[in-house]
Amino acid sequence: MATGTKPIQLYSLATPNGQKIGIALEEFGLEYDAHLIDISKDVQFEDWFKKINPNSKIPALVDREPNGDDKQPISIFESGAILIYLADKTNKFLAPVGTRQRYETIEWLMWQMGGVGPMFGQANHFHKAAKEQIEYAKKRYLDESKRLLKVLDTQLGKTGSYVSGSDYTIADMAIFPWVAFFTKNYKDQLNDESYSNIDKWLNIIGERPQVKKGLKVCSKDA
Ligand SMILES: N[C@@H](CCC(=O)N[C@@H](CS)C(=O)NCC(=O)O)C(=O)O
Repeated sequence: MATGTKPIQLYSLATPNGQKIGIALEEFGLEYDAHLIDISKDVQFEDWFKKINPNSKIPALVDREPNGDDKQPISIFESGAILIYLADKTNKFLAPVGTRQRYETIEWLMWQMGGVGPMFGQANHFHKAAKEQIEYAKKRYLDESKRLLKVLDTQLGKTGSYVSGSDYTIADMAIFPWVAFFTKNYKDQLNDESYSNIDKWLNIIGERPQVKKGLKVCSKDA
């Protein structure tokens, strides 16, 4: 098991799910060691990794200095859970328990985890990776991805700024890498619709230095 000296150990790869956490750690200003997990070499199925994430997927994180009383290291998997953990640890980018704002942010975070990630991921699989060309699957997942983009565009039109209101939150951090990836790689398939609010939002978030740095964490090209 790869370990470093910093309080937080990140096990990840710069895919959209991994990039969420690279961005978050930079935004939260936390100290961390980043360990690249090469999923093409099946490192995620090794026993030491399964102890951190029994689901054998990146990203996963170990915090050796958690806030709790027992001070025992804690490991977290599922990118949405990691974002909530880091937000609660630092009291940043997620409003406090009981506020309307918190649940609006969690709604959009769950929308990303349950909708955008799986649908964009399956669209990408059937368009770019599948060994068979299955037209039904390609259309189904692309149509659903476009529907989700329209939902996001409408929401951003309502807030006029960030996904869950006037504050930049962990919901933006979760959604940004997937939407940036998909709109860049599927430009031709998306040009029958305009997503002007998304374009504006992508530009604003993409300019943040923490985002620029976070996108490259655990990159094979770095
Ligand atoms: N819902 C999970 C999804 C994680 C996920 O799908 N990770 C992919 C890379 S983007 C992975 O590790 N794939 C390796 C595999 O499926 O063997 C999360 O958000 O953390």
